Amino acid sequence: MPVYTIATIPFPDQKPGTSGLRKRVQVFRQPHYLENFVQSIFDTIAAPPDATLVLGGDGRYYNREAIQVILKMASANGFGRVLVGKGGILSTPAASCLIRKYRTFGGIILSASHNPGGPGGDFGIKYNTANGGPAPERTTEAIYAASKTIMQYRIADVASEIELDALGDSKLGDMTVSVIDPVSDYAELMESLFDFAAIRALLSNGFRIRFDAMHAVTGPYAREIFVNRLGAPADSVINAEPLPDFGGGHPDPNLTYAHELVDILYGDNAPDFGAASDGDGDRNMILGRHFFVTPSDSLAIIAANAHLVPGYKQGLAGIARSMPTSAAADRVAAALNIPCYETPTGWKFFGNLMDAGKVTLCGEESFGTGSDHIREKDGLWAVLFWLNILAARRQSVETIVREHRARFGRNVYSRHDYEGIPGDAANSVMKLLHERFGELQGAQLGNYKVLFCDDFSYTDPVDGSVSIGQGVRIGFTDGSRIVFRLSGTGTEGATLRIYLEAFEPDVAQHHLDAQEALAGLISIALEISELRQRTGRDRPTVIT
Ligand code: G16
Repeated sequence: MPVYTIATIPFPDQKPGTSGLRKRVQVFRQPHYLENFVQSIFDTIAAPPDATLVLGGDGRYYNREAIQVILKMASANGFGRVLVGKGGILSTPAASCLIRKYRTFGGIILSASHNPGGPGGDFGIKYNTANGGPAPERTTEAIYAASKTIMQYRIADVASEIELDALGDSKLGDMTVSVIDPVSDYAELMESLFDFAAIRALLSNGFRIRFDAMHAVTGPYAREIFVNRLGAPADSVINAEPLPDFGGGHPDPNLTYAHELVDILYGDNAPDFGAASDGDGDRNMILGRHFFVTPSDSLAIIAANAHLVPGYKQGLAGIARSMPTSAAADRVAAALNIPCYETPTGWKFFGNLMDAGKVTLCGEESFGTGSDHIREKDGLWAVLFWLNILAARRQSVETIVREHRARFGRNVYSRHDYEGIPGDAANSVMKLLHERFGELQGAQLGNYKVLFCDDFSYTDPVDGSVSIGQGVRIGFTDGSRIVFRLSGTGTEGATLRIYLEAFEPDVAQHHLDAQEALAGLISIALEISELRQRTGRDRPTVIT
């Protein structure tokens, strides 16, 4: 029988960030910490009796322990069934797929995404609603409010562990625990969207790919899809074994942290195509031979070539991108005569637009791309989209990107991250920028003249909700742009991101390295923010 346990004190720090609650593992392991937050979720969502929940995570350290606790709490809170991935594994896109396919009340995803794992690493928890997407801000705010006043939680008084490694149903009190294959429903969805026969033909013709699962959740998914279903050689998938500490790596698919893959694609005898995904499988990085595709360009190219892909050949309703993402996709939307929406950073802002049928494709500069097939960004989906385009066009990745730029112009783009800086220093930079809005307005800075500066706010066109303070934008008269924003996903100090963008219509200039082409904007950004003086940093931690 379920019992009530009186919790100690509520935890005041359980404010969800851009994507759920993310903290160090040792924070989550404090007595009652996880329970406090899970009960706050259950109290807020008020599921009807016997509701079904999806549960799984990216396999990082503490995943299994947390799943045992959440199952016992779900039983004591009156859920009728929980669908849990075998071994406690579910990628974020697979969880979204299951919530939608089986029409569950919602789902709980355990992940700190691309943040490192292990006993000294990070853990995270996120609630997704019945549409399969991250809970909207009003729900996450309500969960946070509940977490501050909660005095008790419900947990089944069961000492034994629930078996997670064998498929099938078992009982936990009155609740059924269904351990399901984490891969098959997702792989089936992918097969329904993409031309697997064409991709199989491409791969059997000697086109070589390398996918780096970074010892995170996508290994089993990638093996099933690329090797078993598409016939790629087994060594096409590297670091495919999910490990609780991701092999000591940082499972963030960018040029810095996915260096093993980058070295392969930039080395001798490089394969034709490379890609990587992150801890929980929702991010993607796309590489050609000796060539990197920026996420902003990737979204635009996917949109421009969507007619080549079976699941999208009927056309796109619209495109959405986060504010700091480059305007490359806007140019494609204009050419296709469809709307393009600009939202704050965070996949949750795309949900309403997709539910309302206003957009088909969404993307973010932070290596996230996806569509209305689910309500999360989807790393392997993006990789398959590219493979489908490559199979249809039979050109190299580089040629496809260059032809795209020749047609639409190039949105030269880069992001500079300053990670783990003291919170006070980061806040003082943002405050200074706000104070300077007046003096910057209309100012001539080097070759650039300021057209506007503001702090981005967004009114959701579907439900009218307003989100303010979403990043400082300095727009210039030639369409160039600098954006400053504090990350919402870090767990140590603050991370300040500077996003730089310039539009280059001239094909003769398209060969230029992005850092070179953006040098003028980079020095303006450093000067007006006093970033170096205030943080003591003389260079970014990561440049993408
Ligand atoms: C999360 C969100 C993304 C968002 C990113 C921003 O990614 O799901 O939609 O773009 O955070 O991160 P930051 O606030 O650090 O710039 P993920 O992959 O961590 O869930």
